[in-house]
Amino acid sequence: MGTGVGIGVIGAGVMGADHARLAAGHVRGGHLAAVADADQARARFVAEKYGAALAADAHALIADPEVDAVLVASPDATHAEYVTACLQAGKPVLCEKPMAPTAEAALQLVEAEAAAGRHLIRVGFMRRFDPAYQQMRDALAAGTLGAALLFHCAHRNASSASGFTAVNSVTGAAVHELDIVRWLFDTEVAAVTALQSLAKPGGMQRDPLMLIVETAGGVLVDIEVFVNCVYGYDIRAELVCTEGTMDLKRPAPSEIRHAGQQARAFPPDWRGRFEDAYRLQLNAWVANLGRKDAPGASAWDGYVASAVSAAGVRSLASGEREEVLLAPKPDFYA
Ligand code: ISE
Repeated sequence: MGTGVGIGVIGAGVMGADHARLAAGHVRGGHLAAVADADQARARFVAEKYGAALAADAHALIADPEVDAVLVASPDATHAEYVTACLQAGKPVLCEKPMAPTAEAALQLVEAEAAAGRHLIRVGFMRRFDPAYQQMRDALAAGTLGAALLFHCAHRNASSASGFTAVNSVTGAAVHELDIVRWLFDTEVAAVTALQSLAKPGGMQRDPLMLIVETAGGVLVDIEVFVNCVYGYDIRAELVCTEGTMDLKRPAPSEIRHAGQQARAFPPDWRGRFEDAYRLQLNAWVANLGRKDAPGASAWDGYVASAVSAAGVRSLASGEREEVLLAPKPDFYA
C-alpha cells in the first residue's frame, strides 16, 4: 500500500498505461491505488505491473475509499460520464482532453462543478507544463522580446489512425495549440479560419490543414496540422515579437553520427516528446488538489478549448472565418 494521495486511473490503453506508470513511480506525495478499464485483462496487466488494485469497473474505482483522486484516460466518449461521477463523489479528477464530446456538454460540466462549489476538475492540457512552452511564457512576462505579434505553429504526427478525419485534426490535435495560445498570451481566441492544402494526391482528405487563429489580444497565429507527415512526431513553434523572436526548444535526444551524416531521432509520438510535461502535470495536480489557483487547465479552460475547436470545425465546413462563441464565464472561475 502506497502513501499519500491514492490515484485511480481509468483507462489502461496507451495513455492510461503511461499515466499509471508515472503515478506509480514518479509522483511525490502520491501513488497508484487502482486501475480500471472496460477490458479487464488490460486493466489487470497494468494493475499487476505497478502493484495497484484492479477495480471491477470505472464506477467501482471512483467509489473505492483507497482512491482519493481520479485520472480519466479512457476513450473520449466516456470522459463526461466519469467526470460527472467524480463530481458526485466529491473526488478531484484530472481528465484527458476532451473533457466532453461537445462544447455544450463541456459547459454542463462547468455548471455542475460551479454548482457543487468545489474546484474538482482539471483537464489534461499537459503542454502548459512543458518546460519549453514555460520558457516562452517567462520570456513574454519578462518583456525582453517586446510585445508578441505572431505565433507560427506546426503540429505533425508521423501517421494517424484509420478513420481519423479533418475534424479530428482540429478537435484532437490542434486543440493543444488552441489551448496553449490562450495560456501563453493570456487572451481569448476570437476567430478561426481553416484552410486546406489541395496539393497532396490521395491519402487522407484535407491533410495537412492550416488554421489561422485571431486572438482578442491581437496576436495572429497560424497552425499547420499535418497528421500523416511520415517522418516522426514533430511539434514546432516560433514566437515573433516586436524586438526579437524565439523558437520552441525541443528536447535534445542523443546525436548520432553515422554513414557520413549527423542526426537526432524524433520521438515516435507525444509520450516521448511530452514526457516531462506529463510528469510535471501529474505532480502539480496531486500537490494542488481542489485548489482554485492550481496550475493547469480548469473545467472552464476545457470548455473554452471545445468552443474554440468547434469554431475550427465550423470553418472546415463553411470555408469561412468563424467567430468563437463563448458562454458567459461563471463567477466561480473569475
Ligand atoms: C493525441 O491525441 C494527443 O493528444 C497528442 O498530444 C497530439 O499531439 C496528437 O496529435 C493527438 O492525436
